[in-house]
Amino acid sequence: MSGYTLTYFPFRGRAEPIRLLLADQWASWTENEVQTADWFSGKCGLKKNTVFGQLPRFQDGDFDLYQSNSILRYLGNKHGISGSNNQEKALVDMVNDGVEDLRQKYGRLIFMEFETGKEKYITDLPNQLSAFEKILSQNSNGTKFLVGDKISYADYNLLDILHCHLDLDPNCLSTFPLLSAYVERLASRPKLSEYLKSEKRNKRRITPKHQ
Ligand code: GSN
Repeated sequence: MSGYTLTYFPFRGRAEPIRLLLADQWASWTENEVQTADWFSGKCGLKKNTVFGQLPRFQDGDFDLYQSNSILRYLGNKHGISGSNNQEKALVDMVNDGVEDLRQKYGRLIFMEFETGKEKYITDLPNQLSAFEKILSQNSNGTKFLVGDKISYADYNLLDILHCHLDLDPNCLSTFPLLSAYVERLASRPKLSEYLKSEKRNKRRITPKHQ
């Protein structure tokens, strides 16, 4: 077997940063879409055959990988976008861990406390996003990427979680000029722009909780 295969549910979720990376890096991949009902009924036996009982799953030929951040890091290393030296690599990992922390908070809101917690979450959001504005400001005055001169796997992860938050609160970046420009800049990269406008992306909801 050769080529990339991404197995996930019919929404963007934790597969989307991987898709952004693959699209922007001109990689082609096959989508293996698992219906949630089939997954939970055990019909396809997929859940019990995964390493942690969860998706996404990523296959590179016969190589099989789970955990979305490990998949991002693997692709980052393979495509030369995980930092240009040991210090940059460590910073890319650090920022990606920061995105993961925010993604977990976002997931808790969406899946567990949306009705009761949305207002408080949005009020507190500047405190969460300011760290990323500061990180950008410390690299080429925010005109490039999170780390160094090249895009990294952490940029795709940040772009995706910012898209999720813009859906939650379209004004959430209004006090962050660098993050606002960053989202525009990344989203206008030719391959990313093509993917972001594509039907296959737009037919997928952000999470199963979204309409
Ligand atoms: O990043 C990762 O891949 C893991 N640390 C988390 C994966 C995960 O949470 N997968 C969910 C779908 S994404 N979130 O909502 C999953 O596979 N849920 C189905 C299940 O049976 O747990």
